[in-house]
Amino acid sequence: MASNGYDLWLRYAPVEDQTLLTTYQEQFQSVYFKGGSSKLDVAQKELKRGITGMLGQNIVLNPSFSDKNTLIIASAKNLNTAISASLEKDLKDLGEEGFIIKSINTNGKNVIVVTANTDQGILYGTFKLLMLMQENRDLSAINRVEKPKIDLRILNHWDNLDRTVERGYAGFSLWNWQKLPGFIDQRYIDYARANASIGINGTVLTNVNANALVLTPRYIDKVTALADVFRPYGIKVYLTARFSAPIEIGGLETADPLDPKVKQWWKAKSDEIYQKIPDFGGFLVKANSEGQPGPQNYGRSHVDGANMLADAVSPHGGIVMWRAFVYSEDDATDRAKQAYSEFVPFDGQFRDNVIIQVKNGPIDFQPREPFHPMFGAMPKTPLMIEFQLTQEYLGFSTHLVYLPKLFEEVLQADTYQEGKGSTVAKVIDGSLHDKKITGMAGVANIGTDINWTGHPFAEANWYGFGRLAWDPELDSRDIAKEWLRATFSNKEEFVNTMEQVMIDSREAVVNYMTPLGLHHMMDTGHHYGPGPWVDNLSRADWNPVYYHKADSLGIGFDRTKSGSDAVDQYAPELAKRFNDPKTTPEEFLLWFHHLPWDYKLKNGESLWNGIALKYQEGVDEVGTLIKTWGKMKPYVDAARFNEVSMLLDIQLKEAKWWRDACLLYFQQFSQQPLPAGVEKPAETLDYFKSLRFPYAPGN
Ligand code: GCV
Repeated sequence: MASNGYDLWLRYAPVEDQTLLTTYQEQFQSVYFKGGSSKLDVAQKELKRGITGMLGQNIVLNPSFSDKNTLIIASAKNLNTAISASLEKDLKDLGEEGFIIKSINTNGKNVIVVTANTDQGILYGTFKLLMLMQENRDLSAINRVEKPKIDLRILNHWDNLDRTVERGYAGFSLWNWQKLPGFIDQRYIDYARANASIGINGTVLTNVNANALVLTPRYIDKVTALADVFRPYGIKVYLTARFSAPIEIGGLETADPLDPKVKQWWKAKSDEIYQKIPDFGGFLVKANSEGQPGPQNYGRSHVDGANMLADAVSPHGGIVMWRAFVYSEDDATDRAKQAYSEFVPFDGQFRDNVIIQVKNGPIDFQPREPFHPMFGAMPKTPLMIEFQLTQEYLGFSTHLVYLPKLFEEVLQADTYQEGKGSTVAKVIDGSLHDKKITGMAGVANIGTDINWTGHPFAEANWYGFGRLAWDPELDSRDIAKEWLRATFSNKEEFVNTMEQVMIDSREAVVNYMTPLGLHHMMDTGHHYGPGPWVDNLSRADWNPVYYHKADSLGIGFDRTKSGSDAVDQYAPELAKRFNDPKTTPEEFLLWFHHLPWDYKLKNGESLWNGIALKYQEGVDEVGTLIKTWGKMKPYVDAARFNEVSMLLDIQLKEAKWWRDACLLYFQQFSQQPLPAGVEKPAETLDYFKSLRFPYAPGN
């Protein structure tokens, strides 16, 4: 079935397997599903849409029970007593968002029951039922009981009010502020459907590099219109709060969080927002980071700032997500250490409705970073993880990189903070330290491009994020399979082949950009392409040379006890392991160690040869990907097949560019030839250094 990608994983393509089609048709012969709330209404609409697409038939949704019912979709309080009694135990643990999909034998025949405690649960259950059908799953003995493991499953849009998107590579911002509130773009509704279908329940509409204007009455009306669209889908709206807003739009002379007038201003502002948007989620704040104003401008702390805002929203049930992405220009220690040093001493001092938002790694969304040492280190403070779906450092929307593989690696990393098995996932889902609020944020990769994310396969990163936010223990491979089936095809050969391609794509990008623990080697500002030579930026820690520290003796950042001692921010088991190059996992080798060019790797190669071979491996992996994709032609519509083919060709060129530029640059220090098997660079180092991209997107 042809697609331009707009339908995402909600294509509802006709079921091709005739036996399965007949079974599904029988299962949908008599459906009980009574509407009556905005959430149930959107669930009904979705069900009709899905069934029409997949089964080629219209369904009637009966508002009253009948003995003939083959499918019953109803919240627990509307089920008949026999059925609800049989589900009592499951329903008790289901919470506000969970659902049950179960085939139950009643009156001598099987009925599929979709139930939940709330209309929200019914909506999620309906989406899941449709997804299972898109995957062509047999429903006859279905027994699924699901509820989210994380409370806040939230997208962060780095969208500006002029509709540019910081680090956005898929067009402009979806939010048409000019036409809001009067004009409701169909895209807002389809955005909400897509999010609800994977359990995303929150969206921060505006950039963390915030603009106070969004807090003025005119914009609050526009935000209200979006909140009204999203509400039936169970999606709350949040805004970024510019810390200096009381000065910029409030006419105050200070934004000092301890000043009574400032406190009063934020309280009144919150009351104003909640009057229009009673279920407003709260604020996300980037403070005292990369030039953003914050409490430290007034000699106050993150606690002072976060708690002041938390007090303003708490009467309405709002929360504050306070970001830990801070690194000071006045701090000469290792940038990787700074967030931990600034935040961990404050453990236990934040209000109950504050959650600290921590990037997955200690630097900045690199192709590979060790997990952030703050995870597990603040037992008394809720921490949420922030992943980046938009591929700022991973090839923009041109490279096929399946990010759930990266997310899974971080989530399954063991912090050892409460002994073995203290994974990041357990920190995030709150189970390690019994956290009151839990959350996972994804920096959105969504824009006005027809397929939403620029690259057809980047849709999988949005999808996979939602799935992992629902359940951080999911296997990224299973997620890839679900997505492929719904988005492309159920043909086994296609699914099995492409699932492996997606899984491998993450390591490929690490190999051709930053192998063996190298990091932050991109070009300046736009972050497009390699720039390992950059050494002239105003702040030391903005320069790639600060991170790789290549010299005639070797390469890598010494974060051992005799170096920056970043290793000591990890639990003792890990600190010990990371302190010694022999016990450091090789994928993090140069993250933690500065090693001589002839250091011997586990495979017997010298470090120089090993680096060069990894770059080549990355390029080769893209070559293989191209060949494999070529064989997928019979399974994919022509439009998407060609799009992906063209993008892969660009990816290959850019992979070679990374390899050649980085190796030529490092070769100046290693003074060694490229090992056998590594292609000779096509251009000189000076050529690569001369490249300029004034109009690279996302800047
Ligand atoms: C929104 C990096 C990005 C910035 C981003 C920042 C952040 O530095 O390059 O564009 O700003 O992270 O996460 O706050």
